[in-house]
Amino acid sequence: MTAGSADSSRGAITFPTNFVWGAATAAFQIEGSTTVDGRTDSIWDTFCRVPGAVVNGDTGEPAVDHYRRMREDVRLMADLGLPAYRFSVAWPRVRPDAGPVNSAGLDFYERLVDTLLEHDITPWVTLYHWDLPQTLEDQGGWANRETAYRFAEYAESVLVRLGDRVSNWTTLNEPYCSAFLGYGNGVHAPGRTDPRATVAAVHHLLLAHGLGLAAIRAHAPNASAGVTVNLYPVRPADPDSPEDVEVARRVDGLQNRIFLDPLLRGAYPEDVLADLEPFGLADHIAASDLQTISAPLDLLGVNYYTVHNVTARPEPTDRQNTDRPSEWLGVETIGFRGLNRPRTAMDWEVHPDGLTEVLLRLNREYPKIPLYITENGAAYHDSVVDGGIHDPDRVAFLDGHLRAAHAALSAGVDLRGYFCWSLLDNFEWAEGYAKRFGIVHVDYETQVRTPKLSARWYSQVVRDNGLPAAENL
Ligand code: IFM
Repeated sequence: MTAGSADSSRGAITFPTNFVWGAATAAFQIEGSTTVDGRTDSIWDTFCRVPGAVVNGDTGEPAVDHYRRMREDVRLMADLGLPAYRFSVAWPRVRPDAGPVNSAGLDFYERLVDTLLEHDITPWVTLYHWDLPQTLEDQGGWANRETAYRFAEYAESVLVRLGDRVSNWTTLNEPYCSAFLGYGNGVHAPGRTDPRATVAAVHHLLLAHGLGLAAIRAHAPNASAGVTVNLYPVRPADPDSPEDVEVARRVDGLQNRIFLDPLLRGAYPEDVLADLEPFGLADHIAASDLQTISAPLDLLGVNYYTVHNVTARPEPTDRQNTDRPSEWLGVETIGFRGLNRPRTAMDWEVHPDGLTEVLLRLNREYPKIPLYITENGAAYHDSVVDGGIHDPDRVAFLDGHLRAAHAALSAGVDLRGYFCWSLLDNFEWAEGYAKRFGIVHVDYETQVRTPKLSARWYSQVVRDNGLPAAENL
């Protein structure tokens, strides 16, 4: 594969022919209609009912009402000229437990896929984007090995229905968040704070991936299949401090390598196994699990947002370790230190260079595999100017990250596509509707969709298969 034109980081750039361009969403974040057509509760429906769990008490109802406005949303994508759309299937609509398949739930996704195909938009389906059926959580959730087998059965139901029409599949989205935010610090559903359950969840999510992949292979043998992980460069704040270097090793282990190594090398990293020994990771690994987990992939999805700059000696201005309990990290304290870069509305620092770093690392340290950026984007406080939604910060964010992706391509990385997060403003998990990631604005009162400046800009990027020189922005 050639990298198209490899100009300077600010000059005009062109992506390779056949580069996949798209936008992404996830079921619970957009669909609404949480009680119709046989859908049952997910852990997020339950979590939203917990006072204080989600900003403003927001829920998945009506979200952006996509379940009922699906055709309008697909037309919108077609108007923007988006060639691909990444969405997730809601497990609790399809097969909430070991019982029968809910055909009405699958009907929705069949309509969605067919509508996309009618508009020449390629569907990219994610089987699990965090909405575990509550019935399964009641039986232990991801801490229970049985959940992986239930996932395989659910995956098979989806594949039987859609396998003839969908040729791009990913099993899980960001298993890090499912395990560590859901079972570790409790900021995401199901809101548990149990390190032993967390490491069990890591392994069972990976096992679910492997079993789900087998279902894809069985029912869509010609499809392209993989999994999406969220990766961060993890840097020691002071590279000369052995304590900071050690903290960076541990954080990198739990954030990145605990998923990448089993998936791509067939083994957990020795240092991570040792770090997690008190919490029993090894106890969950049955004989053929790692073989199942490391079955060959056609692609790896990479979600990228920011970097972690970590220190063992936090100062008062450092973000403290609220979301990565130091208990697991085996260190007294850990802080996340800012690097004086602009921040998004999520308070995440903007580091396009980190995307190049992540892609180069994959290329260098892991077996070669086609890579797709399955999410990248930013929340900002958009302003209305002359009736339009003016989001120049988001345009600059996307521009910078696309240039960073192109730099990796130019260095020989097999990067095949890019999906912007997100198509629409939506339910940003514990942040509710307060944070807007969409390139299309949604008025939550009226559900009116308005493409932002960034949507028009992205549409042009897709049409040109590249970017103009930065000064022409
Ligand atoms: O909204 C989320 C998405 O569901 C998973 N990746 C990160 C996004 C922004 O936080």
